[in-house]
Amino acid sequence: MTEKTLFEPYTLGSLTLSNRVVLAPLTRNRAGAGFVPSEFAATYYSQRASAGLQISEATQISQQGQGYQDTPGIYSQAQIDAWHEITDAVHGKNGKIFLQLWHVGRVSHVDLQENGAAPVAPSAIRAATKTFVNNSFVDVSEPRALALDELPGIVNDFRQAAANAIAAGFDGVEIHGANGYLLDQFVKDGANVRTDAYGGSIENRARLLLEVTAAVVAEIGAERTGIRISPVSPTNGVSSSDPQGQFDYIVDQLDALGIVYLHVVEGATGGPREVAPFDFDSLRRRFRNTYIANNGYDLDLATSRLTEGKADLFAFGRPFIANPDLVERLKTAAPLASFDPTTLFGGGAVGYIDYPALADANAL
Ligand code: 8OZ
Repeated sequence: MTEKTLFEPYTLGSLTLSNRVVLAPLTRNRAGAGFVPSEFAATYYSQRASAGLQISEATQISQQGQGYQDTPGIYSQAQIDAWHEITDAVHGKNGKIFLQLWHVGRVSHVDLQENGAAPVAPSAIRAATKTFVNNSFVDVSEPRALALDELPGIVNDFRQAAANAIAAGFDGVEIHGANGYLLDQFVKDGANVRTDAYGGSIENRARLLLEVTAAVVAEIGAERTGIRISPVSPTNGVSSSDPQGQFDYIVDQLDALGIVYLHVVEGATGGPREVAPFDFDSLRRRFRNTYIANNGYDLDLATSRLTEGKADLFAFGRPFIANPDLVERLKTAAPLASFDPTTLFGGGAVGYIDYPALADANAL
């Protein structure tokens, strides 16, 4: 088989990406007052604009959707204006960028919620996970189950956030359907014991995720709508009794909506790729548009998967933190720098925009 390369242009909907390397969404907890993206974020994203596509850090669609301190939002005019400076900086370097739309559901804390309210969830089941709030890691709060008549409001918050993202100059949005946050909580029966139209069967548990996707598509178009899922990841305490049947169904429905990409965390997010028997190729076969593969990829694995036709684009997360020019380093087999774990979450410019590109490092 002739080996394919990641370093050629790729057509994603109406966009031409300069290569098949994607910046995965990375939470960095540096937002300022009013949950406006960091003053350093335009520099951070423009430093990484040589990625074929960048996906922004997870960005809450409402205050209720926030679960960690200092993460940015996309529901106020000040947030939209700040994001616009970032998209302008990225486009100025010929990069492309999607915004990741986020509602954390039960992975939150009363101190982050309006008037100290309980976080919301499909069911009143506390997640076995921690969040970062008031500068320390603490257990998430006990959630309350969302009433049936509150769900249209959540769908509407996603729809409005998608419109806001386009107003902020993003090329599209990625719906965060992964990692044990609200939409994944509805999908997975370890977190969802509802007995109404949003719980029980595979179809019912997929309903909110699919309604959100349909609403975003209706608002901004399928060509600008992607989604991220993590079928077998136990992140944030979720579990599913039939992930294959569940996600085969979901991907069939997503394909019918015609969205531009499916972004799949293969395995445990940020952990082992093999955690449970699961046929990711089945998702690939069910989805006609772009398949973005993520989790533990290096250049060799990505190149062989591309050559085998198993994925179109490859999302790299942690390697991008200390290697803003990751594309160039992969292309030239240059060594990769490692990041400082103490500056991952929170802080300012240090450990954020001060990792040099290879050319600059050599000039030091
Ligand atoms: C790490 C820390 C906080 C949030 C995810 C948005 O896992 C996250 C996240 C990751 O998708």
